[in-house]
Amino acid sequence: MAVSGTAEVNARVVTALKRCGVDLAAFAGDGLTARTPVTGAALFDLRAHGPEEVDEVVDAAHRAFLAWRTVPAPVRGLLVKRFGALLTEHRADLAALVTAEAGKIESESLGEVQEMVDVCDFAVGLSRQLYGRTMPSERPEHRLMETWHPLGVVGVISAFNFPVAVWAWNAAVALVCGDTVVWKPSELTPLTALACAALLDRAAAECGAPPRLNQVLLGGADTGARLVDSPLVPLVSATGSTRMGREVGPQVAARFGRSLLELGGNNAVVVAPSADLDLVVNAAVFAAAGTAGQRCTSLRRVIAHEDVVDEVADRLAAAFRTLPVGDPFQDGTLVGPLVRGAAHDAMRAAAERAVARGGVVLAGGGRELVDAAPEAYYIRPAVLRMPEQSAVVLEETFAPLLYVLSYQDFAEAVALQNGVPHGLSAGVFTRDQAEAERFLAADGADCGIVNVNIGTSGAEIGGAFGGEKETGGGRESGSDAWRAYMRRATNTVNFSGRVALAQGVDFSR
Ligand code: UN1
Repeated sequence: MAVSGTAEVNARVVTALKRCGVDLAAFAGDGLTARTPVTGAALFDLRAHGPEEVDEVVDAAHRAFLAWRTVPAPVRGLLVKRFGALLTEHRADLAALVTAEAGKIESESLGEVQEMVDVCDFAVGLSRQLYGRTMPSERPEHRLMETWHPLGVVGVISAFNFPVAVWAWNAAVALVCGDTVVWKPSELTPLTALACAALLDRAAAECGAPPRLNQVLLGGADTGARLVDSPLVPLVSATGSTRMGREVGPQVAARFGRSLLELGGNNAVVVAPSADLDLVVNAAVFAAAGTAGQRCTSLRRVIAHEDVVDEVADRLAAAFRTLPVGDPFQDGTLVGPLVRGAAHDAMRAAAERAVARGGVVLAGGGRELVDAAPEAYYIRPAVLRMPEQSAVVLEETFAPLLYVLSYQDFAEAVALQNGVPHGLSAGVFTRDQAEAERFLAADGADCGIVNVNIGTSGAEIGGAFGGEKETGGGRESGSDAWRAYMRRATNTVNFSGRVALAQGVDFSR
């Protein structure tokens, strides 16, 4: 099978960027090389922002915030509405950039753009629903209420695997909340970021919004670290590895900032004996091999009842053996390349450790298309049968590597599911309603996302997204996640003409 040539990918990228309004020449320079995992080759050399430039960008964002915060929220919503329309118009361009830089297949890239459009719709509605509560005051002729105000500059650090949707979850909500955004995208996906930012700038200009509501910082970890340390950034929303979160969280906390962390996952599904196994296999194949296993929600563990585990493992292995692995630009491909060689190294090392602990490789794990694309990393997703949940299974390996474990009773399955450091996403496949409820209950799965008869990945934007334990505890996107992007003021208003102290305190003179 052939793979698109670098020149071809390059041409698609140039066209898409131009259509989105990016003047690539303005970003040319040193410090950051945009690459494509489709061929593994370099595309463009970009000028990276050094850490010393961060302060100027943050200052500008703060000045923009001072103007933006007094614009009525429903008017702020109009900007996000226009932005959503531009994203829809440039769906194909943005998806091409996502495929070129992150290696996702077309359908998943379009899905990611759709996720941006969806969250814009959500945020537009939200712009009329930033509700505070009123509470009965214990004092006569007093009113007690809360008001939600804009917070300030939100620093967004995003990962390569969702190069635009996760930024949009943050940016669309932050903008209607009256905040401004400084975005440090992954070094692996700078071009998609520039395209989104150009479209947002265009929407802002058309709506008469202040300039620099959203700015992109291209650069490495030192640039990100400066953003994280900026006192004018009250909220840092960071998506990435648990290792990254372990640095960002304490750094932000040290200056009493807020952080919203969306870190790793080691997601599992429990397959009960009553489960519909067709459903299990179809759901698990997408969850484990979709996005080449590079979602934080990717399925990493199948915990199947001993009566069905052999059949589940065999059927998964058979499915993995025939998955179309290849050029993500080509119709019919379901598994694109890994983003870089390091992901392949990590996958191989994990598989070796698993085998050393009694694991059996049932399918996959090998490199493909080496002749067609020697610098790219096309890997056949792997299924391993494990005798127990050994140390390597407890770790997140960011690659299409699926471990199959067995259980005897349901409590054991829940304990295995919960027995990892992360707490992002879990699912149970069962036709037994009581079992499903037990999985969802307080002593059931300990994750931020818990599903029944659905895999671990592919959440809708309407819910709050995030997880517990080493996943970091943050919640983004839908439901009431917006509250993290605002400050709450509790207001007590006295219209009695007298001083009345709470708790019945008497201080009369
Ligand atoms: C991520 O991998 O960082 O639920 C986000 C999902 C997507 C988002 C994943 N909607 O898989």
